[in-house]
Amino acid sequence: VKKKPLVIVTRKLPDSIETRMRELFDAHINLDDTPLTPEQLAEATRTADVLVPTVTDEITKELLEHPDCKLRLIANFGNGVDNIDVVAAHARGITVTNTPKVLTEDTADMTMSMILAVPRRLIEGASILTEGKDWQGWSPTWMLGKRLGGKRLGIIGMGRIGQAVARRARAFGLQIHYHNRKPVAPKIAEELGATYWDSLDQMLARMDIISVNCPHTPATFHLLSARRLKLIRKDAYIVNTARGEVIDEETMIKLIESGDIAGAALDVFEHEPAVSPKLVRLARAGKVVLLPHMGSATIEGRVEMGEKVIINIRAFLDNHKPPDRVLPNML
Ligand code: 8YV
Repeated sequence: VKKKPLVIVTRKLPDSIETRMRELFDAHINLDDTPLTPEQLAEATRTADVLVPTVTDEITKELLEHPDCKLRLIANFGNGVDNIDVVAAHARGITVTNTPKVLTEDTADMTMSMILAVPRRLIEGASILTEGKDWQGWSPTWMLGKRLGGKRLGIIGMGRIGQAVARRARAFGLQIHYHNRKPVAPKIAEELGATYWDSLDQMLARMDIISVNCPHTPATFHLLSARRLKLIRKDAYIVNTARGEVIDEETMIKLIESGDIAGAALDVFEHEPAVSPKLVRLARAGKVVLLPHMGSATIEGRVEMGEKVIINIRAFLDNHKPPDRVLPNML
């Protein structure tokens, strides 16, 4: 009998997905719900035909170019593929797939919540009651935030998630601006009432809120560089539900500390899962809102991500083109 291809899944997934994977494949699933050690991950690349990693696994060039690397497919459980050296995988003939579309709306919901959270002092207000601070009752001049309606939102990266954020933000009365490698189709721009900025620098200088919604690629690493961060208005703030590496975090922190940027709402960090103690201090001071990479974290979304992974693996093993292939030229 022919041996079933070995599928190694690096993290615990929803039960229904694990069950289905075990029915379909020779699936080895890490049930610990902690990332594999570097040694275990290296071992996985040398034994599995198919690897299902997540954002917490670095699939490096070194692993992929190792003579014993046996992988044929990397079916990422996640949309962003910056945890995988896609170029090195491609060069070795290893297919890479991701899980697009199913997390668009959930991530946009979280982004919108974060757009609201800073100007309306949501977390700060909630903590007054939960941390036992003394509340004397309502006052006309207390805990005032800023109105969202009429403000300018600048979206960096107008892909599926950026557009879903724009749709929501428009309903809140925000003016939609965006920077992208190229303008979106006129029909979409019209539907979103979105203004295109070819120059990111010029857009940054004029926005009240900046939302990062682009992938992390070699081209977008520190896209919000020290120089660009200094173009941002003093009363503006940054929202990031994409990847921490897109922002020069150290400089952003300095600019918030000095009052040169009003604040930030961050779901992702440059050195994740490490969160700078300076950011925690700024959060305590009500300048930033920090979340532990929850952008796409819904029960429904995780199941749909798992279903996508299964569809991609099955297509690959049946010698069809997996629907969600990621090619180096897409980065
Ligand atoms: C996931 C994400 O939680 O899909 C992405 O790109 O950032 C998150 O939605 C994570 O990446 C899963 O690997």
